[in-house]
Amino acid sequence: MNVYYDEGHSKHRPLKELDAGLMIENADKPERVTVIMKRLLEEGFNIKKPGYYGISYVFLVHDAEYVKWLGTKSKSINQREYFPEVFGYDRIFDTGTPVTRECFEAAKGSVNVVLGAADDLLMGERIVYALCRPPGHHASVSMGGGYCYFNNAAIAARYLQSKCGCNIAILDLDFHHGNGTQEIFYEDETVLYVSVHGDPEIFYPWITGRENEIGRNKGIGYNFNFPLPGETDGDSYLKTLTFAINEINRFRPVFLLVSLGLDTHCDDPVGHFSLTDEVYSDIGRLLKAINLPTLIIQEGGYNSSKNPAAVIAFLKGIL
Ligand code: SP5
Ligand code: ZN
Repeated sequence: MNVYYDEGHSKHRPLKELDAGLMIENADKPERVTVIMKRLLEEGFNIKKPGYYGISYVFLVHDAEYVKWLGTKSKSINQREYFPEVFGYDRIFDTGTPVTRECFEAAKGSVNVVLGAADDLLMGERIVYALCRPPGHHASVSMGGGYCYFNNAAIAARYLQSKCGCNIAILDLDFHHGNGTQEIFYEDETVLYVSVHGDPEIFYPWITGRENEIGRNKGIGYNFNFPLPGETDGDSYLKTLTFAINEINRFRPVFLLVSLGLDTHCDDPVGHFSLTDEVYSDIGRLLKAINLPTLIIQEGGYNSSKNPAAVIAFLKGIL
């Protein structure tokens, strides 16, 4: 299995986030993925730097005004990172995702990573891991948020479709609902979105992720949400995951994209599930049984000391 990675993300270091009225340390630290890369290197995996794909692929998903706003804002930062002030003008929907001087370049780098990995799938690889940072699944057509600026998974799906015209399933296993990915494909019957996540009645992003969100127009029946309560353990998580996987099998996609968040881990400081490393191996085994060319895309996961073991456990299951 090849791993795609671009070290450029580490220059993007958001310092703060505004959480329930308090300025706290931002959880999206570069270390959370650099430690994964180092561990994979030690384990003998092939770490590849993607080629340069250019900004045009970002427009497969995002609108020109948003991309322009983010680029301009990012390059205008001198000292302190920028938080949204006027919603609508500012194209970030929460107070946890500052614009940094480096975020635009890092977000483009993260898109390069997922496209490099997608090209591996097109070349016939069965499993590829895109070690993306910043993450992507909260970014919608015209807004960033949730530490996400460009939606890596959505861009990969559109890129693959531009080459094969085929149906694609996105399975989102981050602790948080992927509001951006859901929105992008909500009226689309060619991309199935299935998500297992913390109940949005209680947890971020609150605005989406309910069971009754089933798609719109042609997209009705191609969006599935499986919200779960806080402290969900391996047994009930895996049971729900089998229901999610049933929907993927019923859809018969050509490619499977997995938005993999490690913030479902019991030791994650942001998520609220209770999954152990062993459960990550079980998840990997269940995904392997789907038996499709699979693109694993890194999303959240905020415990830098625990992330590598969770990834290794997951890979033990899926490989
Ligand atoms: C990619 C990803 O995992 N993004 C997650 C973004 C989560 N943002 C922090 C949410 C914290 C919510 N704070 C709750 C305050 C208690 N009222
Ligand atoms: Zn998350």
